[in-house]
Amino acid sequence: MDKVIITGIIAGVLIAGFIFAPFNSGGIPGASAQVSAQPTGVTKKVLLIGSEKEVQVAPDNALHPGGVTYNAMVWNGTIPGPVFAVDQGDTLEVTVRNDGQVIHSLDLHAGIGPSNVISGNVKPGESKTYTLHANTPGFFFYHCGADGLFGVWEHIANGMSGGIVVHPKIEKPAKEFYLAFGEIYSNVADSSKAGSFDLQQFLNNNATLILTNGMAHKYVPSIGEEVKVVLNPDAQPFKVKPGELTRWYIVNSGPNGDTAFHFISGMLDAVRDGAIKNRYGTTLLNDETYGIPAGSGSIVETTFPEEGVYVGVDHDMHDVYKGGALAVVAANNSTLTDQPPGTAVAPKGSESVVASNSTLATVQPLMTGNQTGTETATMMENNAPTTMVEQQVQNTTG
Ligand SMILES: [Cu+2]
Repeated sequence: MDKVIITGIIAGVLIAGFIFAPFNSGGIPGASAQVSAQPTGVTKKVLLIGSEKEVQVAPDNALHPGGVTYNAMVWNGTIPGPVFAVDQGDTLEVTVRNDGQVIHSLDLHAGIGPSNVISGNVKPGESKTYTLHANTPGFFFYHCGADGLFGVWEHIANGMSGGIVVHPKIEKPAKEFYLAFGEIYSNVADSSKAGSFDLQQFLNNNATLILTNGMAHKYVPSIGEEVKVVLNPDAQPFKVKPGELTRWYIVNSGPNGDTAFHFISGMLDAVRDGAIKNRYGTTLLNDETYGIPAGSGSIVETTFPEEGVYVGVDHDMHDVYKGGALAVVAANNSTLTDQPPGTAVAPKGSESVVASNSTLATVQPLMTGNQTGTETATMMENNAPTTMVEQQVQNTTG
């Protein structure tokens, strides 16, 4: 290359660096704390067990009489796999055990470099342990990588994914929730028998269902006022206190489509999604809808100012029809620990990688610190909707 051109390029880079320096993270007080990777000296442990399992993916409702079941692939027994959380700088010892019939493997997006990220193939009956240095704060996707990526599309579509939180050095206290969107491509869309992965539907981007934490319409009791359609009589809405800061760890497992995340009657105040703009590591958004691509986790912060029902949706409307929505009830009697089962996140500074009030069955095989036994699942007051507002959610989900 011509010397003059090279000199010009170097000069251009230097000038650009000079001009943009104040806008880079390093130029903003506190922001560097978000990216510095000082080890905490703390090692935590997580056990992820891969297997194949028939699960219910749609409730018995007017859209799916009798419900829909599916021959899934799962981490720790459920779609999605459990959310686990560490603090920035922690070391995470990850054990992948294969209790299934086919090869599984783990890909943790929270790391950099194959030794941090990829377990490698774990054959049926075997297990592998590797170490993640959780230096980058954020919320990240994890998923099965199948047999050296061959079939990775099917293992993700079958449910083998979840999210890992790396709490940053500086973080405002908030009520936190785990929310996973994902698609099911099934060769059976009714209750006649359990469906299986349909490659043609997958290649045509024609998802059978959109799941929120493993089930279509999981958190939506009904829709419509004049014509009321009951979608899930067992739905447990998310509960928040009016005005409190809430933080939503939202992962879009895909494997194909985006999630256009929106709260009806709400505004998304801030996101943490790679870009680092202020001392809390968040970017002010003050916007209506935020796009989360397939294979990605995002952190959304918002407050719900008044009592009432708010509805989170994937605003792609065919995704709402297929199940991608959730009711949020703002009520003054909400507590910090009344998240629906499996949606609580271990807060910053926790010894455990899972929340103490998590009620997912998947909590049991997770090991933390020196614990090797099972944790006792603690039932919180999730199951008893009692307020006027909770009654209101029965009618107001549109
Ligand atoms: Cu797998």
